[in-house]
Amino acid sequence: MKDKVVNPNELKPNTFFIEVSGSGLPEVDGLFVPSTAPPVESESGTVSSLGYWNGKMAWDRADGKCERSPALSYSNSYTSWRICRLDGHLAYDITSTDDMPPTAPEWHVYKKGVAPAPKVVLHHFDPREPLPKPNVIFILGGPGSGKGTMCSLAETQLGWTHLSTGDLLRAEREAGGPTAATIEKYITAGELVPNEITVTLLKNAMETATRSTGKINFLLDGFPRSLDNMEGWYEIFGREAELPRMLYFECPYEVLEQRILGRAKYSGRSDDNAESMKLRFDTFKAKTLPTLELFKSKNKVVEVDASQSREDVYALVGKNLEPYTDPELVAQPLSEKSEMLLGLRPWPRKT
Ligand code: UP5
Ligand code: MG
Repeated sequence: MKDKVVNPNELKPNTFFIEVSGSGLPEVDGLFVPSTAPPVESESGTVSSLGYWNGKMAWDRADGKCERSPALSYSNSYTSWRICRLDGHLAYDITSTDDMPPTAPEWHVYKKGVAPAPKVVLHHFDPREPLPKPNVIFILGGPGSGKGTMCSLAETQLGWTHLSTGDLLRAEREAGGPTAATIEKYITAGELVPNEITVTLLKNAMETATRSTGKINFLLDGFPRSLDNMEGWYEIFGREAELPRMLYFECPYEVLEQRILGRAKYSGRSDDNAESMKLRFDTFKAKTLPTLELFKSKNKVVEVDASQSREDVYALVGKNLEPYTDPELVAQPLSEKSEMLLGLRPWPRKT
């Protein structure tokens, strides 16, 4: 049945990599790379093209050990994604019409008695190569100056990846790992968590985000909060690399305090109270302002008056990000979430 003619010129090149791990058949584990199989007719009569099979992307084993090429591909006849064993027979499949192999649901183990199903991870870049250089802008400002709000807006509207070191630390504390108690102690005291913890979390989060989304535009919210943080940054990215630029949110203490106490009603944050707020602000003055001075001396800062309305602050932030943003995203209308972040629409009530 020759029902589907694929014009190879209309297909985007397959530049994805897939990692299969923890499978019941250890021989299936490994890296899968864009297929280089020459055009052939599949069992459903579709002629494949480079990197594709049955009109969807397809992969070979990176070590070339599988008898079948592609070794991870889509079957029109079974409407399923399939991973082969080394001898070319089926190992795992999953019923789906998705354009890409599903990564969240569990794959079906084809051969009875073989378990578990593998973990399938999609990479936007070859994991054997270093990642492309990230394009970073640091967002700094006092507690409550609107860093999180503006970064969320830039993520939702403009496609930037927002990473807040504060959020990463809170998530790590919630996960309850070996550093959870240390993190809690520092956050509640309004002090800075040691560099080894913060910088490692940040580095891992940036790498994971780039590999899984392919995006390289990052807003780092609340970092570097001290000259010590800056040393951690140099250790990862090198002292020679160009220093990222900074957007600094300037806002008087009274306004910050008002906002934090307003947010305390619903945030559930252990540091959203008048006492922690004072300690956070003291830390900010003592530790973070010297970082700001360093960036100023290198002409790397744009100061934003963050005491203005959310819309006015966002207009300034957007203008600064525009040169690095996809023009189509700049032109798109505000999403519902963005309207909520700007205070133009109420957040849905929690039930
Ligand atoms: N709001 C925002 N903009 C507004 C505007 N223009 N007009 C009116 N209201 C506005 O905003 C705060 C509140 O103000 C919200 O209710 C918002 O709606 C409103 P938000 O966007 O949340 O401000 P933000 O600057 O993100 O405030 P946050 O409290 O998150 O700042 P902090 O810097 O204090 O907190 P963070 O989470 O970054 O860090 C917490 C702690 O983690 C630190 O104290 C420290 O102990 C630890 N930490 C480290 O040790 N190292 C790090 O690198 C990072 C954190
Ligand atoms: Mg925040």
